[in-house]
Amino acid sequence: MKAYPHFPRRKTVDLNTLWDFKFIENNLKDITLSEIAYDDRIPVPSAFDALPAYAGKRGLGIYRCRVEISVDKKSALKIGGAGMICDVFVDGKHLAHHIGTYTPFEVIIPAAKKLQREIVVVTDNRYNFEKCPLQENFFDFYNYGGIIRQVWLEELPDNPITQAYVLIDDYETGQIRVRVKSSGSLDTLFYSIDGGELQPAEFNDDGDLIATVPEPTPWSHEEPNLHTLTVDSGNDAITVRFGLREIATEDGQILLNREPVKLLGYCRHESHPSYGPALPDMQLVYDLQLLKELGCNFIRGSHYQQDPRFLDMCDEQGFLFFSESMGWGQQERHFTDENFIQAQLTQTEAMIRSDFNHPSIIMWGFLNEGHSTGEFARNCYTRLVELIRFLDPSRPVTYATNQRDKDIFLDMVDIISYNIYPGWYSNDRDSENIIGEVIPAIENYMADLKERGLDDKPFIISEIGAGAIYGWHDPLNGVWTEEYQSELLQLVCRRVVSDDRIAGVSLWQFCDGRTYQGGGALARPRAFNNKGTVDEYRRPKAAFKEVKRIFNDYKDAK
Ligand code: ADA
Repeated sequence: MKAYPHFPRRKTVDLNTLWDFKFIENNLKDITLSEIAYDDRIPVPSAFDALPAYAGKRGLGIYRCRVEISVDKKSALKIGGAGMICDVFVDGKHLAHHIGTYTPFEVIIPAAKKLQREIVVVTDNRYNFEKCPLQENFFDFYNYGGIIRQVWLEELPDNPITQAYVLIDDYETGQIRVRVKSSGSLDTLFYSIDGGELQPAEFNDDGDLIATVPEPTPWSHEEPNLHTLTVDSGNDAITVRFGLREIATEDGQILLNREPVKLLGYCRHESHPSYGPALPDMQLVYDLQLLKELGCNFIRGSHYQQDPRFLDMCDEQGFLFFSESMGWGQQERHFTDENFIQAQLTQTEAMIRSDFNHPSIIMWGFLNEGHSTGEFARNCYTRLVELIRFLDPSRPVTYATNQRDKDIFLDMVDIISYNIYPGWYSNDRDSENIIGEVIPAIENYMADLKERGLDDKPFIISEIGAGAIYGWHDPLNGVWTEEYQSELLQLVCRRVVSDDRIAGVSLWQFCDGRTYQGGGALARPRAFNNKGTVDEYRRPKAAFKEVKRIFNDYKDAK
């Protein structure tokens, strides 16, 4: 399963295979690369510390492979995700440094006079705020290390094409503009749509290729029709896939192809006890089949850019997707740190540039539960919103907030996304009826938004939920039982499907996931976040059949 874009003219070497591996606790500067005694072989992709031999270890996970590249050919090594901190060496020479596990990056390998080349990827899974301000140990999900996403190598022609962004001007007539990017100049370009004849490209004054899809079929979650476009310069070509659709917000509603749509779904971490975030194809398909069965049309990719293979499948299967760059509960000390802000801008830009063409992505988000309550954060929030709007004016912008009435940046976004936990994190320790808080809380939040004049923006509940230990039942149906979780999720889902002022919900969360292993886990039995509707092995809890019934009834009634 190789995700789009494809480069059909390039010689491509698949590097998703076993690599030599060595784990060490030292620092990179204390190591001579040529002296490393590789003593293991592990697959790429992999989160090395999900494997039994390295479970829970923090240090350097060093991967090595040898590859044949044609003599005198420059090439691009494409790494889908590696982290948290990553350095790439080819034939002993340092070529790239990257931070953040979930953003793709590319390493240009200069041409050489020999065929065999040695690639060494040094991944570091130790927390280091100075070096990698994107990931910290207070996040409520386990941060693994390794080359967690697919890797391959493409030999490069002169003036390689790097990307083709498809901008939809009219989803009904199929009029598109294509912004073709190249690292050299492109003289004559040809293009073809849906595998048709190549034809000479025409450009508008902005330099965008203009075209019309010959047999336009709109994309929606109900009918996920896709089109492909190939741009060919004679010595290089790119094939991208896109969908003809329009997403907008109006009068508190989200409009897909000018029709209101209610978003029903889950937040999803890429997580499994045996693989960490490096999920095999089977698991991605497995998760989507469960989400389909649940009647979902919506997924929030929490809390980082998700695997491009998964997004390709969301495009194909008609899921609507909330894509957010990595953030978790950042505070004043982060928002006043330019290094942190730069890292946020860089990873958010990388997400948009690589995932721009996915029709499934209907909104961009950032900074989950940041402390958006003080002027100290305005600079960071403003710059992120401006960057997203500059890179992609076609999609609504949002961020998931837990600051609610204290949040001072809600006027900046198109969709208001609230993470709320009534009936779970209750302030009333003595109450035996915290589930009674759920509906009044939702009503209060909406009343407050109205009072603040924010009710013209669509409102989604981007998180809500309760923990349940798989298999735990008790006659009192208290917290942590499957029954309590099921009851709470039913209340929420019933409210969401019957209230037009709620544009959608992404329940927290699809599956249980590994989290804090130390003191932070006191409120996280088993050191997992247990709010999944399925457990970490995707075994359904009691809530599964209830959510499934409510979501499917809503769909069937439409
Ligand atoms: C937050 C956060 C999630 C998770 C959740 C919870 O809202 O965004 O990542 O930690 O709370 O389970 O408490």
